[in-house]
Amino acid sequence: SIEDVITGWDGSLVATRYDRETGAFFVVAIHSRERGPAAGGTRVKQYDSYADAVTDATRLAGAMTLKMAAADLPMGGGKAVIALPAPRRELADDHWRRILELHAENLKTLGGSYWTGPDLGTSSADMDVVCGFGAPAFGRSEAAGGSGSSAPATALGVHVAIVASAAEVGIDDLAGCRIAVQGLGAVGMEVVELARKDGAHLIVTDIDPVLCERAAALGAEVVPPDAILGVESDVFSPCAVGGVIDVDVARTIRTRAVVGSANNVLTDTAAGDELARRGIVLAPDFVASGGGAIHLIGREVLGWTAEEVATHVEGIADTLREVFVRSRVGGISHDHAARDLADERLGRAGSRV
Ligand code: HCI
Repeated sequence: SIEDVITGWDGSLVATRYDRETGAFFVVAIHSRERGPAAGGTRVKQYDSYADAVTDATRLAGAMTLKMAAADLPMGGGKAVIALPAPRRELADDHWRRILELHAENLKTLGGSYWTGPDLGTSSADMDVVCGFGAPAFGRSEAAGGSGSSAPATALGVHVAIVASAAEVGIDDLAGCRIAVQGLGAVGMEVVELARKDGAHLIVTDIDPVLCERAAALGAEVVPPDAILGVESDVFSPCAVGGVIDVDVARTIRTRAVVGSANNVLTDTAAGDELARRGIVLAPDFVASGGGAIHLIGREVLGWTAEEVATHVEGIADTLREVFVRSRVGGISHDHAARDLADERLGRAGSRV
């Protein structure tokens, strides 16, 4: 229930606003500012209820804190959600623009304690608009002075995480390796391209048939969305929505490693424990998907060049190997080991042990 979400959350602030004129419901969740200002993208979609929107924002904000800590970035975790009254494609341009103006107003009220950026349903162009209304946003277009899309960096991070996770299960070369990719958005499609260059056999799916055709043209085998969890693979790469692995899926999925860009892939820690029990390698999402944050914060806060960003993104493989070692030494799941590592980088060593 929403009461459980609110009382179970360990973050610092949730701000909400409903706007009658646009029909939009806004949520900003600031989870932690222990390592710096809270940052994380703005997710835009329709929700079944406003309680679901608050639940999503708080869980995603918590994941951002772990992501920033795992990547050793000087930022905290936050997330914004805008629950739309209709699908985004059905909103008139001025309606959408007004929603972004209200969002910017909310962020200004929060006085810079939360910096937003692109996420599911928002783009660099949207960040240009939010910033134009005076609110702090990462990931503006390069033309507007930002660092542009973080998707290529996210995909590179997922790719090096796939290589490191495959090595952990004894696969030293992606040639012939069966990789099942769920979701062919900007990140998933790039994951497909990078894996294909290494000679992997790709099995892919997306709800958009156009994207499936594009992947098929790259040599991927296409399956229907509801079939991807039943595919036998060496690596399963969730690059669409979160919450795809619950205990039942963890018990039945026929793969050796789970490595993707979707946030909050596991529904709960029990799902992570079940993967561990079956000896399935898990590259925790907040580690594997860190490339986007490394790109945005690296370029826009730390002044890194594109090459320096790439080097740090490749470092995701080292972080993962450390997670695997900690898991082995401590006899704990990969999910648990990664949370411990992030907690240490938050200066809260041992809080979960
Ligand atoms: C994400 O990785 O989920 C979002 C990346 C991000 C990082 C910092 C500010 C906005 C978005």
